[in-house]
Amino acid sequence: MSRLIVVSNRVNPPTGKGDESVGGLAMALAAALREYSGLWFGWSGKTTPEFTGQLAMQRIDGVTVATVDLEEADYDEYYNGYANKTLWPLFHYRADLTAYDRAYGEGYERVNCRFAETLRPLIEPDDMVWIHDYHLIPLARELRKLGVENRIGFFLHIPWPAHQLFTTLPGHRPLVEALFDYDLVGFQTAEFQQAFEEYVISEADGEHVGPHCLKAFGRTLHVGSYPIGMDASDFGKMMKSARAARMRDLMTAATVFRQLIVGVDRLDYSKGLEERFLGFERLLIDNPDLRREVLMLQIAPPSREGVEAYQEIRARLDALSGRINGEFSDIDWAPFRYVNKNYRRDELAGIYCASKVGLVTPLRDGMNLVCKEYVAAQNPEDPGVLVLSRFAGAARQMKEALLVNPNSPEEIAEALKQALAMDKSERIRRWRALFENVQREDVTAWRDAFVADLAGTAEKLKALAS
Ligand code: ADQ
Repeated sequence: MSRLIVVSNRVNPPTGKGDESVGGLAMALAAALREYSGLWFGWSGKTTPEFTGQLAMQRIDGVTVATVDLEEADYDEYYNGYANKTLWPLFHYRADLTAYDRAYGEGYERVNCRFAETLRPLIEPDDMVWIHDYHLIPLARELRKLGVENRIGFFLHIPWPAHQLFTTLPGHRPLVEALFDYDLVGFQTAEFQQAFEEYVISEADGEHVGPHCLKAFGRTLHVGSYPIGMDASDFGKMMKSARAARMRDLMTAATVFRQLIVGVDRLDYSKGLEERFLGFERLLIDNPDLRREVLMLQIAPPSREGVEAYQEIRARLDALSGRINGEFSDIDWAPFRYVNKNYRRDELAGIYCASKVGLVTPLRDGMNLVCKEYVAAQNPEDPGVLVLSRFAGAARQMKEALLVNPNSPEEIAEALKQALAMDKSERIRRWRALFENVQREDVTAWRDAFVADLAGTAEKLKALAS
């Protein structure tokens, strides 16, 4: 049986000691690596003044982990630069925040080259390689240059932008050409896959040569959409934990006579937090009768603090949350709690369970797992209502949520009002359909579908040729 090599920018396998803060993705990849007796390769998270290429090998709960330190300039130009100041904003439709700096592009190419050179000696002839996310698009090209002929797959966790937007990126064509060094490229939704195909056909003279198969740049590539899910079975276990129950009871006690609206996100401009805060403010302005009856809790731990756009959004959110509380609080009561702190996943499960509304309104999101976790955490006999952005990849699967345009505070306020007033039978009907989907299309189903397709690409190519 082939080994599986997973490559991602950061490596964070679970330690097996109940570290509930590790996300479902890491859990699912670690489980796959155990099944395939594989290896996980990526950046250690540490920087050194000069790149040495020295590998640190570790065995963590049955998974072999290989990490490498990056140079300080790599951190600035590759990670903070091209990945987080160029590709992330552009792929999330924030052309206004996108920085085009040649040094960033050079840093991106350099790190992908360094990753390839460090990883190359670890790859054996029968291995399958699965590379994750926008940080590492050119990695297959660099590995091919070093003679790697193995099957290599790529999964993009974030959106693929519309054709016209993507072409605003200087060097858009070589980036797409680099994707043709993979055997299989996976997207979160059919919409992102179509946007990619449209680019290939109109900008690179590409053509379809079979179902989910594109030819361009003299090469053939399989593409597909694989909506990522949450780790449903692990989350089910966490729901039963004492910590989850304690947090649920704490939040329930803190909101007697009031209905809790909850939002949980990384503090990122793509998550629509400003518009969400304004939506909550609009609810309070338009519905004086609701003012003493609701409490909104927004959990948003800071991320990517080295990037100016993140410092700016944080300052705006601080001001906005202060304004809302200043305007609507009373001496014995405040409508809004805004917390810049990380919580364990079992604690989050308890908070979701105690809330009446889950408010998930990214302006753009590849998938969004918080909305799925919110659904999984509900009490089947008295579930809360999910209000979800129509621009999250998850909206394609979660049609029974109240879908909103996240750019419109008015629409958010209306959906909140509808959610707070929804009767129990409708809440149960909607929740059952959502829960069924979250259970069925979970992270294991996602992983198995991708790995099976990657394993089958060679056969598909043979069939096309015959
Ligand atoms: P993210 O942008 O990080 O991920 P998301 O999918 O919502 O977005 O969250 C990932 C995980 O982080 C979830 O398991 C969630 O519980 C956890 N998390 C989020 N906020 C948290 C908080 N405040 N405290 C503790 N944990 C928190 C990227 C893409 C998404 C895609 C995922 C997976 O941007 O679109 O769904 O990858 O592919």
